[in-house]
Order: sequence, then C-alpha cells, then structure tokens
Amino acid sequence: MSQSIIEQRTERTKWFLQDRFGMFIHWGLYAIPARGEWIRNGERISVEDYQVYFDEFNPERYDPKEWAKAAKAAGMKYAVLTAKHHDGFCLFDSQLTEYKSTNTACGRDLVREFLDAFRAEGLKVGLYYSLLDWHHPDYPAYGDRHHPMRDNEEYKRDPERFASYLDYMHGQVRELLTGYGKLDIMWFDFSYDEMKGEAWRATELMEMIRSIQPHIIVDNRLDAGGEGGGSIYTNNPNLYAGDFASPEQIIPPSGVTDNEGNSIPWEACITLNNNWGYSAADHTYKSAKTVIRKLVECVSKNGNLLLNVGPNAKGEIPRESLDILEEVGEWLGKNGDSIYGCVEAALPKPEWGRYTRKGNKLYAHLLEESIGPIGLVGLAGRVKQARLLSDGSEVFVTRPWNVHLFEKDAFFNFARPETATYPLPDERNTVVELT
Ligand code: H79
Repeated sequence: MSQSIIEQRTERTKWFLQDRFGMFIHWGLYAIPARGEWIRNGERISVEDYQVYFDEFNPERYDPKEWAKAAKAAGMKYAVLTAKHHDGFCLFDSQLTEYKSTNTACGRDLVREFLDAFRAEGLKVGLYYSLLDWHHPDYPAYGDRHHPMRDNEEYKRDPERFASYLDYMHGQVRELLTGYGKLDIMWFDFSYDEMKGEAWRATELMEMIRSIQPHIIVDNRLDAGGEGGGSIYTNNPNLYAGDFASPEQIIPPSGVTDNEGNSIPWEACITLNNNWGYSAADHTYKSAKTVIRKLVECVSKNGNLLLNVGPNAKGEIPRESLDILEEVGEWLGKNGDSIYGCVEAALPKPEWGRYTRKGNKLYAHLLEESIGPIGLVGLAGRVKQARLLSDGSEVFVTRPWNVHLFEKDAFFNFARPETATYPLPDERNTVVELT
C-alpha cells in the first residue's frame, strides 16, 4: 500500500526537523529604496515608477560564498532565498519574463550563484517564490486588497487573464525545479481571501512539484492556513496542505498540533530587525541572546527557526546582522547538542527556563534569574548526572538541606560543587545536560 500523505511528510521532513535552524534571505530591487520589501504596496508605487530600481540594479559586492560562510558559522543548516518576491522581480534567468536579474546591469543569475555557494558549504537550499505578483499584467490588481494599484481603476483586470498568470507562475516553478539541481525547500508566499488552494491550481502545481522533485519539502501557504478540511492542521491533509506550518513573526505558544493533538512540523520565520527586505533606517535588531532564546523556544516546542537577513543594494548582509549571527554561532558551537536533532521534552515548562530533549538526554536551558537551587520537578530519581554543556564540567544534583520543608515536592537541584554557586543564566545562555 502506498504511504499516506502524513507518512510521506514524516519521511521528507526528517532532515528538516534535525537541522532546526536556517537562514531566510529577502533580497531584490527593494534593497535600493531600502524601506522594506512591501514598499511598492505601502507607497502605492506604479510599475513605471518602480522601474528606476530595475534600471540601476547592480549589486557589485554580491558574493554568496560570504553569505554561505556567515550562515554556516552561525550554525545554520539551510537557507531560503527569495527567487521572486511580491514585486515580481526574478533573481533567476527565467525564460518567461524579461523582468529578471540577468537583464539588469549586473547580468547575473543570482539564484544559481546562491545555490552553488550554499551547497558548497554543505547547507541545504530552498527558494521562496511569491504567489502574488505586482508586476505581471495578468495578476489581479484593482480591488485586490494586497495590490499596490488596488484603488486605481486603470489597473482593472479581466478576471479571465488570471489563468494566464497561473500558467506563468506554474511555468516559473517548473523552471526552478528543473534548471537548478536538487532543491530541498520550496517556500510559497502567500494565500489570502479567495486567493488560496485551487485558485492557484494548487493540486496540479503540487503534482508537478512532486513528479520533478519528490523529496522537496513545501510550506503550507498554498493554503490559507485555516483549520478547514484538508489543511495541514488536520489529520487528513490534502496534497497542497504542505509539509510544514509557517508561523510568521510569532512563536506559537503551544507549538503546532493537528486536530488530534499530534505535533506538525513547523518553522517560525522571524526577522532580525523589523523588516524582511533591507531597511536602512531600521536598527531595531534583536540581540544574539534573544535570538538564541527564540531558537531554544522553537526547539522546545518541536519547531524550527528560519531567521531572516536583508542584504543591501550592494549585495552585503548588514554588519549589524553579521555580528549577531557570529555570536549565535559561537553559542551553537558549544551548545549545539541541545538544538540539532532535539525535540520537545514532554515535561511541563519549568519556571527557570526550557527543556529540549534528544533520546534519553535532557537539556535544561537556564533562562530566568534564580535565587539558588533549581528544581527539577518530576525528575526525582531519574537524573544520573548533570554537566554544563559548554565545558562538560560537573553540576551537582542534590537535595537542598531544607528540602524537608517541601517533602511532598521531592525534587532535585543544581549546585556547582567547587564554588557552591549555582549555574545561573548568563549572557551565554547556560545549558545543563542531564542524563
Ligand atoms: O516575505 C515576507 C513578507 O513580505 C511576507 N511574508 C514574509 C515571509 C508577508 N508579510 N506580511 N504578509 C506577507 C501578509 C500581509 C500583511 C499586510 Fe501589511 C498587513 C499587508 C497589509 C497589512 C505588512 C504591513 C505589509 C504591509 C503592511
């Protein structure tokens, strides 16, 4: 008997759930105005007025080998690049449009160079492809609440022309799947209102994708994300429900489960500052400590983190981003055992932080200030040894002298033997490995 859609999903997502941490890259013409990737929409810029950015696009310092090195050093295991964002500009040499990087002054297939460079560093590779297209003449504009020209009657479209846009969209996905070697992830964005599921001819699209690259994993955004029939949130997903859920700028409070409470593969996509595309004015970067904690939080709930960078018009990842990535990588170099291949611990969330688990090893991430011994509720008699993950040094698991006050709560506690101090959380996010 053939495998069910859920069994196939489980097979396909094995590497993904091991890898846990990836780099999202939002890059395109919008790096020039440097006010985020939704600028055409936010400022209602016409195709004609946006053309100046196409005419000058020439990212001379684009060196994806440098990006790949930064991602690898950050401890990231995969990366996803915007092959086409909502503005319709293609970073690859599509035969179906003239609106592509190979027709700009730079003359390069930016997607191919990205794929080559990241594969060479041993990272898995994915492409983001926008279902919306604010450049294609047959994509609905007038009356579409997400289109820059939504209020302009001149951009009224014949609904029948949408079919020719879909041919274009399907054709480009085919180009990406056939012309660029093995891709690990296809990241579609996004469905809304009536623009969802079969409106994209999603079953046909997925059949094509699976016939060309059966192992590729696909996000859940061909669907509108509802809990209705066939979605990823049910135990009976349809062909286009996707392989993983994709919460955006949020970490779901209780992870992601289906209607029967089974864990679903998921990946939170989160920006380093508050923009996806490069924003020159946005310096609201999250600290490395925050990023590490968010990664721990995702893994503690069975999820991945896809952390976004927005390279600038010259092709460089901003220095502020690189500094954060480097620090995260330093932490993962010492503490990666508590992230890669780890899952939810199936224990109540402790007050002092979070657990992750791998086999019979439990990782205690000490995130909160504590005044002393740290209780391991429910683990009495089950912990043989405790070690600081960063340096392997011993941590005592003892009963505190006054535990008789809490007899009913018999719990174990950490204490550092040589100093009689406790492994309090610090800037480096302390992890204790319990066996
Ligand atoms: O590619 C990134 C975003 O551009 C895209 N998905 C990620 C991965 C995305 N962000 N938001 N959305 C898609 C949904 C649309 C949100 C909107 Fe708005 C809220 C559109 C109008 C109001 C955000 C805020 C965009 C413009 C203002």
